[in-house]
Amino acid sequence: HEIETQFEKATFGMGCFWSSDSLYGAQKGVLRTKVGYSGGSLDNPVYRNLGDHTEVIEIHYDPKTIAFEKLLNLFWNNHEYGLTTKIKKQYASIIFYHNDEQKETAEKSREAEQKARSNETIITQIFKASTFYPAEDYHQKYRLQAHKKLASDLGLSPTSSKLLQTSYVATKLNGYLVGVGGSKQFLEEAESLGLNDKQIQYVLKYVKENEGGGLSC
Ligand code: MHO
Repeated sequence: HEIETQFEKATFGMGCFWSSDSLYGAQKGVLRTKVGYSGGSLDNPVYRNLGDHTEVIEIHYDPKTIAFEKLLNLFWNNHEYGLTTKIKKQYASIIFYHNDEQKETAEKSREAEQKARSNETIITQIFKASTFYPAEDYHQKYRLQAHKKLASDLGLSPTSSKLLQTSYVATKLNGYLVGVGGSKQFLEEAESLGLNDKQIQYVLKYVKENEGGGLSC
């Protein structure tokens, strides 16, 4: 289930974290994802008591396969960050950088984005990454959890909560099941994910139903 490759972290606040979990999970080069809370001052936030924290996605990626720029590209194309909508802190648009290079790249991309949208004011903030508090088990790989039998057959039920935050298979399926990545990419890696024929057909049905559609929360 778990993959041991050197990785870098990227952390984004971009609205409800269920959809960003799926969006990034199915990208090639993303090794695992975790949803959680960050950016605030309250110790040990929980979903029902977030304090001043924001829902965030933490992405572990192999920079040889996927560049930080590509992750940023997905960030800019998949959430709300214009000044015309009022966004609460829980869903704030934030790039949390993990090193100077990410900081610089993020700042440049925000400038470019602002230029391209000259009639809007981008409210996205760029902060140094701070403590990441993993969200409750029932939020991890939320879309996969909707498929109870598949998840339990693969040992990926919330009762195996640690795996839900670390498993490569869970990360990928959580995206594929809502159509991210598409059927071609899914079929290319389905067997290496350890799925049997029945499971492949089961997941493929959902991939096909959902591919090309938008993500909702
Ligand atoms: N509409 C969803 C948002 C969940 S999200 C993880 C709900 O109210 O449950 O913020």
